[in-house]
Amino acid sequence: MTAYRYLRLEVVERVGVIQMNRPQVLNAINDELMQELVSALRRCDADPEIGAIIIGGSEKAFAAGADIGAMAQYGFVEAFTGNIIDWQAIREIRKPVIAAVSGYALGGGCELALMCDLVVASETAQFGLPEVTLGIMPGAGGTQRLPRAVSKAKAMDMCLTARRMDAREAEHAGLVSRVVPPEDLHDAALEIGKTIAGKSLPSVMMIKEAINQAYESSLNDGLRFERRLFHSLFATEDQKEGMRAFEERRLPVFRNR
Ligand code: DAK
Repeated sequence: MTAYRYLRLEVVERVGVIQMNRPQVLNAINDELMQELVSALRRCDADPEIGAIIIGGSEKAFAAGADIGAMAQYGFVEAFTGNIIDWQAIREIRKPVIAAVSGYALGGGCELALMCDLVVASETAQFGLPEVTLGIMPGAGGTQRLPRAVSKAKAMDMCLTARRMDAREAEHAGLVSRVVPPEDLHDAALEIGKTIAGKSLPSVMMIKEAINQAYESSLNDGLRFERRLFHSLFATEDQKEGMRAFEERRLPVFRNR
């Protein structure tokens, strides 16, 4: 595996586990960390031995935001021509990405979690979009994804007042899918990753694409899109195997074909 400066990547039983590692600044995301993250995600996406991906941070911080020190120097042109391409590249990852959040997920860190397909949080997790306190606003999807995840009222509250949400509130509001004790976070995320990676990859990838479509189209278009993907899965060997296994009362053996 290639060595990265600001993260670690290992593969555990068909799960690509990425751990952001810039501890002296609570995993603040500078251009290099984002480039490494995108590179690691693309690598996992392209690897047929990987079926799901986890992004995590440290116990204290998933990520405390984009690197304020770097941004402080920006004028309009640097901000406009900056690293937006890298952040957007995360949307193109086709395998499921699980955010394992412990501690701070603020600003760009919260937005990164919102870009993931599923968020597992430790009881210590804190989500927030405090950009307003810096005289800016969320710029990596926060004003668009947060209201879709937690309602307009809560999104307004968080973005306008910089109030943070703890893990339980985030779970009730719909931002987080599961909350676990801090010591269980790694294993819980891995268990979810292994469960997903044990399913048929074409069906998993189509489910991700179809659910994302729900955000981007009318109900009518989304339903038609879902139906077409559904039909196409009947061309896979895994569909035959999955249904045969059910009839034969055994576990399916998927070959991702
Ligand atoms: N950037 C740089 N350094 C940071 C940082 C950050 N976001 N967050 C923390 N650090 C550094 C601190 O400066 C400190 O460094 P030293 O002083 O030790 O050198 C070290 O991490 C430890 O932090 P603290 O001493 O402050 O630790 P505390 O436990 O007291 O407080 C905290 C933790 C997370 C509450 C606090 O550090 C904090 O408020 N941090 C800033 C949080 C924040 O405002 N985040 C939002 C940043 S704006 C876009 C892409 C992304 C974005 C926008 C556009 N495009 C692609 C267009 C995102 C923007 C943002 O995220």
